[in-house]
Amino acid sequence: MVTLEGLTSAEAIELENKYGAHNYHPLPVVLNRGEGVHVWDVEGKRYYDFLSAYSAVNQGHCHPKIVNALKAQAETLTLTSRAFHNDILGRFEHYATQYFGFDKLLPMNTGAEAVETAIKLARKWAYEKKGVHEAEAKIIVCENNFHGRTTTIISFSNDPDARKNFGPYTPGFIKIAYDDIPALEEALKEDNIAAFLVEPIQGEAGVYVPQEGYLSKAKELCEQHNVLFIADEVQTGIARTGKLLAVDHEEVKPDILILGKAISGGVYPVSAVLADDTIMEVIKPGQHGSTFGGNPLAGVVAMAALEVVKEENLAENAETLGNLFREKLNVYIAESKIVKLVRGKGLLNAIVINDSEDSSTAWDICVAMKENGLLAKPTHGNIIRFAPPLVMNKTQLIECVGIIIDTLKQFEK
Ligand code: IF1
Repeated sequence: MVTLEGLTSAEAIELENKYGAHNYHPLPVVLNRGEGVHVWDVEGKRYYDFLSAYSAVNQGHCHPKIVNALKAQAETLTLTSRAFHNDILGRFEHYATQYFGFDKLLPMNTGAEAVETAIKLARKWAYEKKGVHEAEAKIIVCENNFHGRTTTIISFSNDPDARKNFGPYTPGFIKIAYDDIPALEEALKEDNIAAFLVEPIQGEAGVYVPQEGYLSKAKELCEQHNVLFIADEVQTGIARTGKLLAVDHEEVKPDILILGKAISGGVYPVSAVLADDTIMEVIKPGQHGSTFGGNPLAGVVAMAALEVVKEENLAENAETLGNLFREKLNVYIAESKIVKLVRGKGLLNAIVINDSEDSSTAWDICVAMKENGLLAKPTHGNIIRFAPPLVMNKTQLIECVGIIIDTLKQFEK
């Protein structure tokens, strides 16, 4: 029987190695507490969290308003399934559809489930509303996408680690270059196109921010071809990039919006697909769902998490601190030999290390930053993502930039 008594980092890691699947390669740190922008390891060392669980903890770790909402509901009613109604789901759906400006919401749990839901919705809409021949629908996606890890989603990934030896793959997807309007125009000439699925900023690929106007032009082209524009805002949404949604920077309203991660402030798995009636009405009873989708805990936690975003002006804060972050790093980069550039929007940023993709430099820098009290992790090879909780204040950000630059200087040749 494993008691909850304290483990050393080594003991905790050993247990994971021995009894857990090795499907991750975590930084060698064992956390046992989180509060706001900080996390602590089992030895009591405090860190700034510059990953925010891949943008799921935008509201800061263990935000009291969200945790209290969870606690109260957990003592009242946790799960009814959708076989019966409950008194939270309708309130959550009403709140969130008003919040994001759509007619309807379909609640799920993980981001990948929401992406799968959006794919099914787009296909069904194509057959029943657009008149595409049954089983002929195609969805345009971008090279270097990351939309989750289910078999259908990795079927349209070009990341060998994500897809090798997981076949046979789901057909019906056309891959085009990201941030490439002519490539989209070309693909839209094909028959049977149901939708264009895109990340407003490609997070995992290395925080690739498309050129200004890409999203609005893409939406316009989709409208011209009666193709649904699906925005995957699982990582870029919920104020991360300096606006409530990344598509808001170009005032684009997607036909289908996919949310996850910080919609619940990292307290409980919640994801959602939002669309207007003409699209959402193609789903009829018994055609889609999940045991936990839309449960009362999820509803109260998500409403509290979304309230925090507005009450604490997290989007404005992300915009201001993101500009300061890039400004200060660019001063250092001008003199640096190991950092090529910094890029991002709001508090979703990344630096590109001037070394080969397969070098260990980015990893070594992250281990050194850990020693210096800041946690971040490379995305691919030589790119390090920086995404702190959006509740960070200016003083903390400046201190963190100092830690990052002091650590980088250790690697200047
Ligand atoms: C892991 C990456 C980030 C996402 C977008 C859907 C999903 C994600 C844009 C699926 C999830 C997570 C998955 C997690 C690490 C993290 C990640 F490194 F995998 F690629 F953020 F960039 N759309 N991203 O970013 O949501 O099912 O995970 O709730 O798998 O290691 P999920």
